[in-house]
Amino acid sequence: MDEELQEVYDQVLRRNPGEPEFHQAVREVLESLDVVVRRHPEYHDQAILSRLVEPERQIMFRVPWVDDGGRVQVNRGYRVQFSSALGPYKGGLRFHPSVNLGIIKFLGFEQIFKNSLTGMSIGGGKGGSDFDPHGRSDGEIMRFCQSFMTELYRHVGEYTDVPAGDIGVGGREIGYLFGQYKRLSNRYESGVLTGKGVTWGGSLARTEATGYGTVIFADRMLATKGQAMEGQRVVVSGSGNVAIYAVAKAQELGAQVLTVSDSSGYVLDEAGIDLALLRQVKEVERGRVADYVERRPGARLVRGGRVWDVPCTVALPCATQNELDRRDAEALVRGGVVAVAEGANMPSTPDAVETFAEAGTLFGPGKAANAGGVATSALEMQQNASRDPWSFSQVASRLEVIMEHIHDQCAQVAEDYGRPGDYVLGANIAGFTKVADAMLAQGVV
Ligand code: NDP
Ligand code: 2IT
Repeated sequence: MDEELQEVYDQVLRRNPGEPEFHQAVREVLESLDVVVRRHPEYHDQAILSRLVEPERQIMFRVPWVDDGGRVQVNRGYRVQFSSALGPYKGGLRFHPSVNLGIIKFLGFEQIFKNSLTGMSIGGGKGGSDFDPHGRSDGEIMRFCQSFMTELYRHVGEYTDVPAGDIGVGGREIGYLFGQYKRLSNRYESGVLTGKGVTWGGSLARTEATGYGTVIFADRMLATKGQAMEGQRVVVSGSGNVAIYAVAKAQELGAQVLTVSDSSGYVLDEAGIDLALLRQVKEVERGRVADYVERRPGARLVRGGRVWDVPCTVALPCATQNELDRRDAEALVRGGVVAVAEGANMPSTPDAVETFAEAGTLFGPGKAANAGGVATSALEMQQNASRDPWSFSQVASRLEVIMEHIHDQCAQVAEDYGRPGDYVLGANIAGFTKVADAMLAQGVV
């Protein structure tokens, strides 16, 4: 990093103590920008980076609610409105016990560049809570969501900030959040949230979009080496929204998917994951991967294990941040991996990314590979604005074009900067440049 970038990073460390994931996300972007600031001194002159690493607004609030036993519970809510240079803040809400301000800031920071790559006029933000939805009843989830929105509603809006789902937040939660927003605001403002049910303003294919998009991205990367998803041996981590539809798309394209996982361990199913059973267990019953294994002859549960030990040619991390470290990357490389596409946000540690680079593994970083989810959220906003719902195939084909465009953009920019095949560099620079130029045009705000 050049001296001025290093100063920006040192200031981030000083100003945001105890937030290692945020530091990690910022560092990765800054490391890609050396070559850019050398070509564009105006970015330093206008302190674009010092401004970009400081969220425009950070909101933290108390979320009190009453559990089924009549006990009062208290959680903490967050919304970090990171950048509105390209459009209203846009990004998901995560409900998970590991959530803290640093996690939300890393996610919000990544979201800026991801949303820029989609080309769809959306800024970057993220929110959530340390609330743990596991084992909670529907009534508890509803009361929590209502209390969360009772504070959040004053900060969001169709033209201001548009949340959606992430870990622990899916269609059910978006429904409860929307209902409370509507009641408090006395407005049927469809565009305030995305990931809604399709009968009341949601978009077809939004549920599938992130997982589908990740596999389309992997397929495009493979095509640069004259390969395709067809016939690949694929390992997937996670078993939530992103993982399920990554499995679905990989299978549709003719790949063999061997694994899914959750925090208890992973399933190895050499016959290929049974998608219908997986969806029944996870989406309908809200069960665990162990429940899948019980009903699937031949499948094995590896408790506490990591899917990365299973030899494969394509790896799709779709669970959570830093779930794939150097040791895992080395195991994947030994096992013959050709391509890694990140369905999750920042699932690979920096030394895992380095390991893939050294081995010449195709590597699609999350901010490019998983951008299909938020891009389809923007398509949902379009449908809401025009009151004109699109068919599944209309949305899915737009998604395909968007993913191909993101892939080609990253590849092209990497090549322009003399690092062909470096999708990390390509995604960071392509995402950054659009935001930086908008900030220059909009003055010091
Ligand atoms: P879900 O809540 O649907 O599923 C999350 C999955 O990851 C579950 O299998 C969960 O297992 C596992 N998981 C979560 N946290 C941990 C952890 N700390 N350790 C081990 N396993 C964990 O979430 P999504 O599928 O929506 O999100 C998965 C990833 O994709 C996240 O990184 C998210 O930010 C990213 N993403 C999501 C998008 C979306 O549209 N939903 C868009 C782009 C990225 P368990 O139930 O045991 O916790
Ligand atoms: O990380 C992400 O891009 C998401 N969780 C989806 C955000 C969105 O607004 O659809």
